[in-house]
Amino acid sequence: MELQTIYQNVVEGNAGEVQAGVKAALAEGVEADVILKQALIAAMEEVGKRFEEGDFFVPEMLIAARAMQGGLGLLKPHLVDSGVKAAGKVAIGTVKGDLHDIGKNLVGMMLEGAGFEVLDLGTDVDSQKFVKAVQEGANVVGMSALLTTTMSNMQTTIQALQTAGLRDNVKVVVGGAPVTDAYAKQVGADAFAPDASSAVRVVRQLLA
Ligand code: B1M
Repeated sequence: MELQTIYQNVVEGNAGEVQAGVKAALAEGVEADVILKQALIAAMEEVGKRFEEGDFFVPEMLIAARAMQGGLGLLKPHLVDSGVKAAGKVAIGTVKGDLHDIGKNLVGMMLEGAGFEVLDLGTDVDSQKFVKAVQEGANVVGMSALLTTTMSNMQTTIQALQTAGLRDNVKVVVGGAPVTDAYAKQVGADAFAPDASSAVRVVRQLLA
């Protein structure tokens, strides 16, 4: 099956084959959302599992991530939400100390597709960079963290926004594998989103 082949190629880090598989699946009419969840994201879960079990090391994880990103790029135009255009500027980034960007990129893509202006601050983003983005007009800050050791930097950023007197001007949304709704409340965020499509819904609600 097409999806299984894409999945396997992501796990093995065969970037060219992943791109070819995604193109073929799209041409056959497979929904972009299905390719994303059942092949690309599912494969990254398998990569994480193998890493935990000691079968994969950082290089394998990195190569798989690159293969996944290539496939994701091809899906981008197809992930565009057909809903009503929303107004808002979202400054999104992965928190200080954290280099994981696949989930953050996906959330950014979906928000862009939903009509938001997205300012991608990248990875390893210092709290002052988020502050600057709000000073320059962002009305939503989106923070992603994949490591239990970096998620506390969400709170550091929220405190920095408070210190700069900007907390009331901006909505803060957080997400990433170790983040939970309870954690979002604990650090003073306005909302938590478990995945990219719910991030769009949550941002729409916050700005409504
Ligand atoms: Co890293 N890594 N990694 N890694 N890596 C994890 C996160 C880990 C769980 C693997 C494991 O042990 N099973 C583990 C963290 C353990 C922990 O903290 N408890 C881990 C580790 C330990 C590390 C290193 C420390 C390894 C080392 O060097 N010894 C190191 C840290 C580097 C650093 O950041 N400083 C490291 C490095 C790397 C690579 C560079 C090799 C690579 C990243 C490449 C890249 O991103 N460009 C990598 C990868 C690929 C992973 C796994 C395998 C996959 C992550 C991923 O992309 N998932 C990951 C294991 C796993 O998650 N299963 C792992 C797919 C992505 C679509 O999902 O990011 O969760 P995710 O995003 C989702 C949701 O969470 C949500 O929406 C997305 C789509 O639905 N979401 C948001 C995310 N952000 C959001 C923001 C929102 C809303 C929703 O609002 C703003």
